[in-house]
Amino acid sequence: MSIIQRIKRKTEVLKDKYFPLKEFDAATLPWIDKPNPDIAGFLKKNPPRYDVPYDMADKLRSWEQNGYVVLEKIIPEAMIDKFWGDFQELVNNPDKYDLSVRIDLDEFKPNQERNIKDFPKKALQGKYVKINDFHNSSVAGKKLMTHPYIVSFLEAIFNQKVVVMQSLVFMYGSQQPSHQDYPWVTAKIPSHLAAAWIALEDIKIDSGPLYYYIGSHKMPKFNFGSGILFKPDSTKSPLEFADYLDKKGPEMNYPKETLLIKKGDVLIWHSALAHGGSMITNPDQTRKSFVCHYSTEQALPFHRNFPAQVPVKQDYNGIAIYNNPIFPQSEDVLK
Ligand SMILES: O=C(O)CCC(=O)C(=O)O
Repeated sequence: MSIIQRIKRKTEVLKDKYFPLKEFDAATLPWIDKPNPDIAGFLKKNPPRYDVPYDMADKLRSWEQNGYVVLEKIIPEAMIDKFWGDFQELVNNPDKYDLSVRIDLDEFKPNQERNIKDFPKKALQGKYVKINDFHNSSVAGKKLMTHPYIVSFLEAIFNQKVVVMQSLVFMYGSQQPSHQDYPWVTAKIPSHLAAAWIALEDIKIDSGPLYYYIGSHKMPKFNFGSGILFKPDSTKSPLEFADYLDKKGPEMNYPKETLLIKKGDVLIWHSALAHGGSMITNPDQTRKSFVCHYSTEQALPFHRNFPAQVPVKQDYNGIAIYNNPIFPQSEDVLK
Protein backbone atom coordinates (compact mmCIF):
# COMPACT_ATOMS: atom_id res chain seq x y z
CA MET A 1 0.00 0.00 0.00
CA SER A 2 1.37 3.42 -0.93
CA ILE A 3 1.67 6.24 1.63
CA ILE A 4 -1.25 8.05 -0.01
CA GLN A 5 -3.43 4.94 0.18
CA ARG A 6 -2.48 4.49 3.84
CA ILE A 7 -3.39 8.11 4.64
CA LYS A 8 -6.69 7.71 2.79
CA ARG A 9 -7.48 4.53 4.70
CA LYS A 10 -6.61 6.12 8.05
CA THR A 11 -8.83 9.11 7.22
CA GLU A 12 -11.72 6.76 6.41
CA VAL A 13 -11.26 4.93 9.74
CA LEU A 14 -11.18 8.21 11.71
CA LYS A 15 -14.20 9.58 9.85
CA ASP A 16 -16.15 6.45 10.69
CA LYS A 17 -15.12 6.72 14.35
CA TYR A 18 -16.16 10.34 14.85
CA PHE A 19 -19.01 10.55 12.33
CA PRO A 20 -20.52 7.04 12.28
CA LEU A 21 -22.83 6.15 9.43
CA LYS A 22 -26.56 6.59 10.12
CA GLU A 23 -27.65 5.38 6.67
CA PHE A 24 -26.03 4.07 3.51
CA ASP A 25 -24.20 6.85 1.69
CA ALA A 26 -26.49 8.04 -1.14
CA ALA A 27 -23.49 8.89 -3.32
CA THR A 28 -22.26 5.29 -3.51
CA LEU A 29 -25.60 3.43 -3.45
CA PRO A 30 -25.94 0.83 -6.21
CA TRP A 31 -28.05 2.29 -9.03
CA ILE A 32 -30.91 -0.11 -8.33
CA ASP A 33 -31.22 1.11 -4.73
CA LYS A 34 -31.72 4.70 -5.81
CA PRO A 35 -35.32 5.99 -6.12
CA ASN A 36 -37.16 4.86 -9.29
CA PRO A 37 -34.37 2.93 -11.01
CA ASP A 38 -34.81 2.73 -14.79
CA ILE A 39 -34.48 -1.02 -15.27
CA ALA A 40 -35.33 -1.12 -18.97
CA GLY A 41 -32.95 1.76 -19.70
CA PHE A 42 -30.18 0.13 -17.67
CA LEU A 43 -30.52 -3.21 -19.48
CA LYS A 44 -30.51 -1.52 -22.87
CA LYS A 45 -27.15 0.05 -22.08
CA ASN A 46 -25.79 -2.88 -20.04
CA PRO A 47 -27.01 -6.23 -21.36
CA PRO A 48 -25.80 -9.22 -19.28
CA ARG A 49 -22.43 -10.67 -20.39
CA TYR A 50 -23.93 -14.17 -20.33
CA ASP A 51 -27.05 -15.50 -21.97
CA VAL A 52 -29.07 -16.09 -18.79
CA PRO A 53 -32.03 -18.54 -18.60
CA TYR A 54 -34.16 -16.10 -16.56
CA ASP A 55 -35.80 -12.78 -17.36
CA MET A 56 -33.29 -10.25 -16.05
CA ALA A 57 -35.75 -7.32 -16.11
CA ASP A 58 -38.25 -9.34 -14.05
CA LYS A 59 -35.58 -10.38 -11.57
CA LEU A 60 -34.31 -6.82 -11.19
CA ARG A 61 -37.84 -5.55 -10.56
CA SER A 62 -38.33 -8.24 -7.96
CA TRP A 63 -34.97 -7.39 -6.34
CA GLU A 64 -35.87 -3.72 -6.13
CA GLN A 65 -39.23 -4.47 -4.48
CA ASN A 66 -38.46 -7.49 -2.35
CA GLY A 67 -34.70 -7.43 -1.66
CA TYR A 68 -34.06 -10.94 -2.99
CA VAL A 69 -34.44 -13.18 -6.02
CA VAL A 70 -34.48 -16.95 -6.49
CA LEU A 71 -32.75 -18.15 -9.65
CA GLU A 72 -34.25 -21.57 -10.26
CA LYS A 73 -32.32 -24.59 -11.56
CA ILE A 74 -29.27 -22.61 -12.60
CA ILE A 75 -26.49 -24.84 -11.23
CA PRO A 76 -25.82 -28.22 -12.87
CA GLU A 77 -26.02 -31.16 -10.48
CA ALA A 78 -22.51 -32.34 -11.43
CA MET A 79 -20.97 -29.06 -10.23
CA ILE A 80 -22.67 -29.38 -6.87
CA ASP A 81 -21.68 -33.02 -6.51
CA LYS A 82 -18.03 -32.22 -7.26
CA PHE A 83 -18.07 -29.47 -4.63
CA TRP A 84 -19.76 -31.70 -2.05
CA GLY A 85 -17.15 -34.40 -2.82
CA ASP A 86 -14.43 -31.85 -1.94
CA PHE A 87 -16.29 -31.00 1.25
CA GLN A 88 -16.52 -34.67 2.24
CA GLU A 89 -12.79 -35.05 1.62
CA LEU A 90 -12.17 -32.05 3.90
CA VAL A 91 -14.27 -33.19 6.85
CA ASN A 92 -13.15 -36.81 6.57
CA ASN A 93 -9.46 -35.84 6.49
CA PRO A 94 -9.21 -32.58 8.44
CA ASP A 95 -5.58 -33.26 9.37
CA LYS A 96 -4.57 -32.74 5.75
CA TYR A 97 -6.03 -29.23 5.47
CA ASP A 98 -5.68 -25.73 6.89
CA LEU A 99 -8.77 -23.59 7.07
CA SER A 100 -10.79 -21.68 9.64
CA VAL A 101 -13.86 -23.32 11.15
CA ARG A 102 -16.32 -22.00 13.70
CA ILE A 103 -18.40 -24.31 15.89
CA ASP A 104 -20.91 -22.51 18.11
CA LEU A 105 -21.02 -25.10 20.88
CA ASP A 106 -20.27 -24.27 24.51
CA GLU A 107 -17.75 -27.11 24.78
CA PHE A 108 -15.45 -25.20 22.38
CA LYS A 109 -15.54 -21.88 24.27
CA PRO A 110 -13.57 -19.65 24.49
CA ASN A 111 -12.00 -20.60 21.11
CA GLN A 112 -14.96 -21.49 18.94
CA GLU A 113 -13.06 -20.48 15.81
CA ARG A 114 -9.99 -22.60 15.07
CA ASN A 115 -7.99 -24.27 12.36
CA ILE A 116 -9.96 -27.30 11.18
CA LYS A 117 -7.39 -29.77 12.50
CA ASP A 118 -7.87 -28.42 16.04
CA PHE A 119 -11.46 -29.68 16.26
CA PRO A 120 -12.44 -33.32 16.86
CA LYS A 121 -13.39 -34.89 13.52
CA LYS A 122 -16.82 -35.94 14.78
CA ALA A 123 -17.74 -32.35 15.69
CA LEU A 124 -17.01 -31.20 12.12
CA GLN A 125 -19.81 -33.40 10.82
CA GLY A 126 -22.34 -32.19 13.38
CA LYS A 127 -24.41 -29.08 14.01
CA TYR A 128 -23.44 -25.44 14.63
CA VAL A 129 -20.49 -25.81 12.23
CA LYS A 130 -19.51 -23.04 9.84
CA ILE A 131 -16.70 -23.82 7.42
CA ASN A 132 -15.12 -20.51 6.44
CA ASP A 133 -13.80 -19.66 3.00
CA PHE A 134 -13.62 -23.23 1.75
CA HIS A 135 -13.57 -21.76 -1.77
CA ASN A 136 -9.92 -20.88 -1.16
CA SER A 137 -9.11 -24.60 -0.94
CA SER A 138 -11.57 -25.88 -3.54
CA VAL A 139 -11.49 -25.00 -7.22
CA ALA A 140 -15.00 -26.49 -7.51
CA GLY A 141 -16.06 -23.97 -4.84
CA LYS A 142 -14.58 -21.10 -6.86
CA LYS A 143 -16.38 -22.29 -9.99
CA LEU A 144 -19.67 -22.70 -8.15
CA MET A 145 -19.67 -19.27 -6.50
CA THR A 146 -18.81 -17.58 -9.81
CA HIS A 147 -21.28 -19.46 -11.98
CA PRO A 148 -22.06 -17.17 -14.97
CA TYR A 149 -25.75 -16.95 -14.09
CA ILE A 150 -24.89 -15.72 -10.58
CA VAL A 151 -22.22 -13.36 -11.95
CA SER A 152 -24.68 -11.85 -14.43
CA PHE A 153 -27.15 -10.98 -11.72
CA LEU A 154 -24.50 -9.51 -9.40
CA GLU A 155 -23.05 -7.43 -12.22
CA ALA A 156 -26.52 -6.12 -13.02
CA ILE A 157 -27.23 -4.93 -9.47
CA PHE A 158 -23.80 -3.41 -8.88
CA ASN A 159 -22.92 -2.33 -12.44
CA GLN A 160 -19.28 -2.72 -11.40
CA LYS A 161 -16.51 -5.29 -11.16
CA VAL A 162 -17.65 -7.86 -8.57
CA VAL A 163 -15.36 -9.52 -5.99
CA VAL A 164 -15.86 -12.45 -3.64
CA MET A 165 -15.80 -11.39 -0.01
CA GLN A 166 -16.20 -14.62 1.95
CA SER A 167 -18.00 -17.97 1.97
CA LEU A 168 -19.53 -20.44 4.41
CA VAL A 169 -20.47 -24.10 4.00
CA PHE A 170 -23.27 -25.51 6.16
CA MET A 171 -24.27 -29.14 6.52
CA TYR A 172 -27.10 -28.36 8.99
CA GLY A 173 -29.32 -25.35 9.61
CA SER A 174 -27.57 -22.41 11.28
CA GLN A 175 -30.48 -21.44 13.62
CA GLN A 176 -28.97 -17.96 13.49
CA PRO A 177 -31.11 -15.13 14.94
CA SER A 178 -32.51 -12.52 12.54
CA HIS A 179 -29.93 -10.13 11.17
CA GLN A 180 -28.97 -8.06 8.16
CA ASP A 181 -25.52 -8.61 6.72
CA TYR A 182 -24.12 -5.11 6.26
CA PRO A 183 -23.29 -4.43 9.96
CA TRP A 184 -21.07 -7.56 10.10
CA VAL A 185 -19.82 -8.38 6.64
CA THR A 186 -18.62 -4.87 5.97
CA ALA A 187 -16.70 -3.51 3.03
CA LYS A 188 -15.54 0.11 2.71
CA ILE A 189 -18.98 0.78 1.23
CA PRO A 190 -21.54 -1.22 3.25
CA SER A 191 -24.20 -1.03 0.52
CA HIS A 192 -21.88 -2.87 -1.88
CA LEU A 193 -22.76 -6.30 -0.56
CA ALA A 194 -24.97 -9.17 -1.66
CA ALA A 195 -25.09 -12.85 -0.78
CA ALA A 196 -25.93 -16.04 -2.65
CA TRP A 197 -27.38 -19.09 -0.90
CA ILE A 198 -26.70 -22.06 -3.14
CA ALA A 199 -28.86 -25.08 -2.29
CA LEU A 200 -26.72 -28.23 -2.37
CA GLU A 201 -29.76 -30.46 -1.78
CA ASP A 202 -33.57 -30.07 -1.79
CA ILE A 203 -34.34 -28.07 1.36
CA LYS A 204 -36.79 -29.66 3.82
CA ILE A 205 -39.09 -27.77 6.17
CA ASP A 206 -37.78 -29.58 9.28
CA SER A 207 -34.11 -28.80 8.52
CA GLY A 208 -34.18 -25.25 9.97
CA PRO A 209 -34.55 -23.43 6.64
CA LEU A 210 -33.47 -19.87 6.03
CA TYR A 211 -36.24 -17.28 6.42
CA TYR A 212 -36.42 -13.62 5.47
CA TYR A 213 -38.79 -10.66 5.65
CA ILE A 214 -39.84 -9.72 2.12
CA GLY A 215 -39.08 -6.07 1.36
CA SER A 216 -37.23 -5.52 4.66
CA HIS A 217 -34.17 -4.14 2.83
CA LYS A 218 -36.10 -0.85 2.88
CA MET A 219 -36.75 -0.72 6.64
CA PRO A 220 -35.20 2.04 8.79
CA LYS A 221 -31.73 1.00 9.88
CA PHE A 222 -30.97 -0.12 13.43
CA ASN A 223 -28.60 2.08 15.43
CA PHE A 224 -26.08 0.03 17.42
CA GLY A 225 -25.22 3.11 19.48
CA SER A 226 -22.22 3.34 17.14
CA GLY A 227 -24.17 4.01 13.96
CA ILE A 228 -25.45 1.31 11.62
CA LEU A 229 -22.34 -0.90 11.80
CA PHE A 230 -21.56 -3.28 14.67
CA LYS A 231 -18.26 -2.29 16.31
CA PRO A 232 -16.35 -2.96 19.53
CA ASP A 233 -17.86 0.21 21.04
CA SER A 234 -21.47 -0.63 20.05
CA THR A 235 -23.83 -0.26 22.99
CA LYS A 236 -26.55 -2.48 21.47
CA SER A 237 -26.13 -6.24 21.21
CA PRO A 238 -26.78 -8.63 18.29
CA LEU A 239 -29.83 -9.96 20.17
CA GLU A 240 -31.30 -6.46 20.51
CA PHE A 241 -30.74 -6.12 16.75
CA ALA A 242 -32.59 -9.43 16.14
CA ASP A 243 -35.42 -8.27 18.36
CA TYR A 244 -35.71 -4.99 16.44
CA LEU A 245 -35.91 -6.84 13.10
CA ASP A 246 -38.43 -9.43 14.34
CA LYS A 247 -40.69 -6.65 15.64
CA LYS A 248 -40.22 -4.19 12.77
CA GLY A 249 -40.77 -6.86 10.05
CA PRO A 250 -44.41 -7.64 10.98
CA GLU A 251 -45.08 -4.04 12.11
CA MET A 252 -44.11 -2.72 8.66
CA ASN A 253 -45.95 -5.54 6.87
CA TYR A 254 -42.90 -7.29 5.48
CA PRO A 255 -44.16 -10.89 5.18
CA LYS A 256 -41.93 -13.63 6.58
CA GLU A 257 -41.07 -16.30 4.00
CA THR A 258 -39.29 -19.62 4.44
CA LEU A 259 -36.78 -20.70 1.82
CA LEU A 260 -37.67 -24.16 0.53
CA ILE A 261 -35.67 -24.27 -2.68
CA LYS A 262 -34.27 -27.26 -4.55
CA LYS A 263 -30.77 -28.48 -5.28
CA GLY A 264 -29.28 -26.19 -7.95
CA ASP A 265 -31.53 -23.21 -7.12
CA VAL A 266 -29.88 -20.06 -5.79
CA LEU A 267 -31.25 -17.30 -3.57
CA ILE A 268 -29.51 -13.95 -3.89
CA TRP A 269 -30.25 -11.40 -1.17
CA HIS A 270 -29.65 -7.72 -0.54
CA SER A 271 -27.19 -6.50 2.11
CA ALA A 272 -30.10 -5.11 4.16
CA LEU A 273 -32.62 -7.96 3.82
CA ALA A 274 -33.50 -9.18 7.34
CA HIS A 275 -33.05 -12.96 7.51
CA GLY A 276 -32.11 -15.80 9.82
CA GLY A 277 -32.09 -19.57 10.28
CA SER A 278 -35.27 -21.14 11.66
CA MET A 279 -35.25 -23.85 14.33
CA ILE A 280 -34.30 -27.38 13.34
CA THR A 281 -37.24 -29.65 14.14
CA ASN A 282 -35.69 -32.89 12.89
CA PRO A 283 -32.16 -33.17 14.29
CA ASP A 284 -31.15 -35.68 11.61
CA GLN A 285 -32.22 -33.58 8.65
CA THR A 286 -29.32 -31.95 6.82
CA ARG A 287 -29.57 -28.56 5.09
CA LYS A 288 -26.53 -28.51 2.82
CA SER A 289 -25.76 -25.06 1.51
CA PHE A 290 -22.94 -22.88 0.25
CA VAL A 291 -23.39 -19.24 1.27
CA CYS A 292 -21.25 -16.69 -0.55
CA HIS A 293 -20.91 -12.97 0.05
CA TYR A 294 -19.84 -10.59 -2.69
CA SER A 295 -18.86 -6.95 -2.94
CA THR A 296 -17.40 -4.66 -5.59
CA GLU A 297 -13.77 -3.96 -6.33
CA GLN A 298 -14.40 -0.31 -5.42
CA ALA A 299 -15.62 -1.27 -1.93
CA LEU A 300 -13.27 -4.20 -1.35
CA PRO A 301 -10.04 -3.80 -3.31
CA PHE A 302 -8.23 -6.16 -0.92
CA HIS A 303 -8.80 -9.37 1.07
CA ARG A 304 -11.28 -8.39 3.82
CA ASN A 305 -8.86 -9.34 6.62
CA PHE A 306 -5.77 -7.76 5.05
CA PRO A 307 -6.57 -4.20 3.98
CA ALA A 308 -2.90 -3.20 4.07
CA GLN A 309 -1.70 -5.98 1.73
CA VAL A 310 -1.68 -5.99 -2.03
CA PRO A 311 -3.97 -8.96 -2.72
CA VAL A 312 -3.19 -11.93 -4.93
CA LYS A 313 -6.29 -12.44 -7.03
CA GLN A 314 -7.69 -14.98 -9.38
CA ASP A 315 -10.28 -14.28 -12.04
CA TYR A 316 -13.26 -16.60 -12.50
CA ASN A 317 -15.84 -15.55 -15.09
CA GLY A 318 -14.91 -11.91 -14.56
CA ILE A 319 -15.20 -11.98 -10.76
CA ALA A 320 -12.10 -11.47 -8.60
CA ILE A 321 -11.37 -13.97 -5.81
CA TYR A 322 -8.64 -13.02 -3.33
CA ASN A 323 -6.23 -15.73 -2.23
CA ASN A 324 -6.25 -16.27 1.53
CA PRO A 325 -2.92 -14.91 2.87
CA ILE A 326 -3.23 -16.92 6.10
CA PHE A 327 -3.13 -20.32 4.41
CA PRO A 328 -1.27 -19.99 1.09
CA GLN A 329 -0.48 -23.73 1.22
CA SER A 330 -4.23 -24.46 1.04
CA GLU A 331 -5.08 -22.38 -2.02
CA ASP A 332 -6.62 -24.64 -4.68
CA VAL A 333 -5.42 -27.90 -3.04
CA LEU A 334 -8.67 -29.56 -4.10
CA LYS A 335 -8.86 -29.45 -7.89
O1 LIG B 1 -27.87 -20.05 6.05
C1 LIG B 1 -28.16 -19.59 7.15
O2 LIG B 1 -28.94 -20.14 7.94
C2 LIG B 1 -27.57 -18.30 7.61
C3 LIG B 1 -26.66 -17.64 6.62
C4 LIG B 1 -26.57 -16.21 6.91
O3 LIG B 1 -27.43 -15.65 7.54
C5 LIG B 1 -25.47 -15.38 6.46
O4 LIG B 1 -24.43 -15.92 6.02
O5 LIG B 1 -25.58 -14.15 6.54
